[in-house]
Amino acid sequence: MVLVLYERLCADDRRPSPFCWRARLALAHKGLTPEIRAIKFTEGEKVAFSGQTKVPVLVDGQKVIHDSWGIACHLEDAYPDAPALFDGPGGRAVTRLFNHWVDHGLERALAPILAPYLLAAAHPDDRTYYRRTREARFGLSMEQLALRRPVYLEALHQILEPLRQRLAETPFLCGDRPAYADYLAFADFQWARSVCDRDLLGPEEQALRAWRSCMLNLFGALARSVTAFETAA
Ligand SMILES: N[C@@H](CCC(=O)N[C@@H](CS)C(=O)NCC(=O)O)C(=O)O
Repeated sequence: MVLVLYERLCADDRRPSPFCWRARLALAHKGLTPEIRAIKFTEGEKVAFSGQTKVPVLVDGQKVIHDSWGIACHLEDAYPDAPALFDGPGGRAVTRLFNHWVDHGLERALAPILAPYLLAAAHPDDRTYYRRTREARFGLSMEQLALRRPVYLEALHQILEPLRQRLAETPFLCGDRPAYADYLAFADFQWARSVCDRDLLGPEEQALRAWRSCMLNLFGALARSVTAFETAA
């Protein structure tokens, strides 16, 4: 059976996309090992067969699924005998809510911090595209974003509080074992360590750091095995 995951490629073979890490980890959770095809930002036409040009895109036999949430739901429904990502319909609904918080809270806090680092880590062919699209999105130049970094770091510190609270209760966000909500949040830390040579978590963030380290070790250290900065290990 064909199982192919299309994901983002950056310079030095870096794979920073948090959306693609969600899919990678969900596949690993189900015990599935896809063929990985990595594409540059300016190669969106390579996944146009999915009806859009973003990654991740999963090809599972005859099925083509885009969007990380669509991929997670497909895996949960198509592989019910493998470990659950959501733990039933109620779990799926609450995980979807958490997905929205990650998209609109955690990622929005991280994006202005990481954009200048990602520009440096982008494939040389993509740098003009990346700068143009992100500066239009933020309404600020990359240089202005970098100057405002202390403000963005303070906002990030505050937005992490629900994760701190939860990790004071259980080793993983989902309890004793990781599941999709853990992958949603961890994918953002993987995005950071893929491009950024400073650790966004201070030494006092012991619970978050311990959780991140456990997440890096999952599935034969899948997330640890890729090109990234060891400062955030
Ligand atoms: N809601 C989508 C978002 C996918 C997304 O934004 N992917 C990025 C990964 S780098 C992308 O392809 N961006 C294309 C671009 O910015 O040109 C998901 O959850 O998969």
